[in-house]
Amino acid sequence: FAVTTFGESHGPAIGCVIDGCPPGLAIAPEDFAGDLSRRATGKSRHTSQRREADEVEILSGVYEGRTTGTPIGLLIRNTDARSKDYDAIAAQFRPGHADYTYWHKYGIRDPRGGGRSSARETTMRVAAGVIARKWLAERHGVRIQGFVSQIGERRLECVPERIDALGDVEGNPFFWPDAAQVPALEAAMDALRKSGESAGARVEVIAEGVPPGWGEPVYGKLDAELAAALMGINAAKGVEIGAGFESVAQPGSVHRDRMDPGGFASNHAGGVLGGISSGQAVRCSVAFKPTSSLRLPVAGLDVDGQVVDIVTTGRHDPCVGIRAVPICEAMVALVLMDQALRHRAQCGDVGAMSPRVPG
Ligand code: EPS
Repeated sequence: FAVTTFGESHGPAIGCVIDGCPPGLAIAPEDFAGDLSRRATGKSRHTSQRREADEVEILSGVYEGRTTGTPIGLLIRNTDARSKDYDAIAAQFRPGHADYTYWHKYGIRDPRGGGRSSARETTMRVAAGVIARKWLAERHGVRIQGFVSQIGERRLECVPERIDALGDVEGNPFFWPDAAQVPALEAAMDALRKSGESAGARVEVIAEGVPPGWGEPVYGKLDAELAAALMGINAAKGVEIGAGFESVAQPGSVHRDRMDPGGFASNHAGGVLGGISSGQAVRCSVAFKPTSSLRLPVAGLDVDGQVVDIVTTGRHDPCVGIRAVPICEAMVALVLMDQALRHRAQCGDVGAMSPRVPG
């Protein structure tokens, strides 16, 4: 099961190809609207004001509403590109932006904004993720929900461990579980936007219902594949599984998740032991950097190596991490579906787990 995307932020369209989806899964264009809207720009004043229709066309791999087993091609036409926003910086490098490394790699500069490196590309990850989420939910009852637990220096005081304990994550523009903190976040984000600065964010994902046994023991470990997939999202700078970097300071007697017939006593492992799912909730967390396209001037270089003052205009996100929740969920879903299919190919539908420890 593999996904690739194509297209640029200011090109005519973006799209993806999903190869290896089993036949028979019901898929309709309407299935994509919910998650695409959760990720989209222009849904609140706290995100880029670019307004894209984000309507999915299914080009292939689906017949009479069901997947056929052949590659699924999805397309979204860009409807609100405005590349003139980038005329002024077409020959300059934004500090912290991929336009510098793309130039050195390809020797060609797409002058129209981020081009391929734009967060616009993540739209197609979410679209592909819709198919994986649907398959996982229907075949295995897997539920996946993300949330934001930190914006800049503001942290969620108590980080929930179960989806049902998350509160109204979808009821505010920050995917923030604690409604009591939302007014303060609104004020902080308004101040951030007005100042022209940007902030990073931490996004966490919980996947429940993953049975024990998915993942590979050495190469292709479930946690390694999750880390690679999540790290591949634009602006991602770090990934943790379970207790992650906190594990360093935990004594072994705390970190090990005690098992008894009633279940695991804790989940520091994040649902993965030895690269294989344990049956507990799979937990990941991703650090997103503050976006680098700022209207605050900065000294930088142009393509001739001359020092220039760089100011980025256009429609940018003060905190791109708050739009990353559905993207992280999608990447987790794509990895889990791939691992589920690999597990089935090698071991069949019947796992060898006995005794099972409830998650
Ligand atoms: C982005 C810059 C902005 C955002 C864009 C991501 O776009 P533009 O190139 O039009 O200024 O609006 O996000 C999207 C269009 C999207 O759909 O996510 C960037 O630099 O990453």
